[in-house]
Amino acid sequence: MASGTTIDVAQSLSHEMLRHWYEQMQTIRYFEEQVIEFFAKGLISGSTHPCIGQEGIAVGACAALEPSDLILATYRGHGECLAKGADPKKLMAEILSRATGCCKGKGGSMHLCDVSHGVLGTNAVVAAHIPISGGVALACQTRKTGQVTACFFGDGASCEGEFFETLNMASLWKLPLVLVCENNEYAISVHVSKSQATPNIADRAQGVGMRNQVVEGNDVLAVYAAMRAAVEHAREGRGPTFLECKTVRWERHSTFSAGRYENAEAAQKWRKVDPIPRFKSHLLTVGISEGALEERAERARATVAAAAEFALSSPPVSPDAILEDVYEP
Ligand SMILES: Cc1ncc(C[n+]2csc(CCOP(=O)(O)OP(=O)(O)O)c2C)c(N)n1
Repeated sequence: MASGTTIDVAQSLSHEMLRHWYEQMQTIRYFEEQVIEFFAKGLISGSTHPCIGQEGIAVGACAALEPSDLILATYRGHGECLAKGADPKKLMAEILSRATGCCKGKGGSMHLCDVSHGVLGTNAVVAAHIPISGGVALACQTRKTGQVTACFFGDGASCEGEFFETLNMASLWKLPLVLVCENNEYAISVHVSKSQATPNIADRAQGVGMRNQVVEGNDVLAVYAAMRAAVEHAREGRGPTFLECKTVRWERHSTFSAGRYENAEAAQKWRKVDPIPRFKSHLLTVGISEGALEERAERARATVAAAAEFALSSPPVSPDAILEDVYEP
């Protein structure tokens, strides 16, 4: 655990909540492994971007949000959608372009949306959702809804102009926004050392006077502690927070071949900091049994198996449906 604050927060959590987070992290892991298998079998159009190794950020951050709060994420956003409560069956069906998917099969892996669970969309265009999240937070502030918006994005996205523009306006207007940068060190093949002028991406928030924190992103408890404080700050009307969650990317950029590491050892780096065994060790030390954790892992496997079966048995999206849902009736 990263800090005294994290320890205090960890001690305040019930065992039931900790077991639930463990199940969520396992669900995301198995879900992504299933997606990789489906991609290899040619069942997925385009590409997919696994968030394997980054589960602690999705689960820790979304656990600090209320069901009515809102999230936006990137193409690497399956984990955040699941952690926010979106239905795994509808997500898997969407990824396989089936008519039963959360966007009726027209969005695919990179464009997932489930408004009923506050998932306002994942986005294939790097950084495009950052200003959108600022607009969403502004709408919530103007309408006094009390909702907090969380925006998840990568280190590469933080080099785009609209990132800086959003930081400035969000800080000026004290928007109820949490910017969660998942710094997994790489933007396809470009390492952060070749793209970032400051040691921490969070340093950039200081330029606009925004509250910010560097977080150990492989520790779900540290992410939760930081996010809880950020969400409280936003909900009290005190403005946005920038969280830089340091993590390590899975072995390549996407299931497609691009963005591989230079050698096999580098590609396996994420396994050394894998957030799931790390969290498991913590759970065992606080007295949760190996058997209880295996039961949760089994439930996660069953959830993913049911999602896979649902998706495979669903009809593909029909070309006849292409013009449906384009315009608001
Ligand atoms: C505006 C835009 N530029 C370039 C791309 C191509 N592209 C897709 S993913 C990516 C890397 C983004 O890296 P990062 O923001 O660090 O996120 P990560 O993939 O590591 O999660 C790039 C350059 C794109 N999709 N959109």
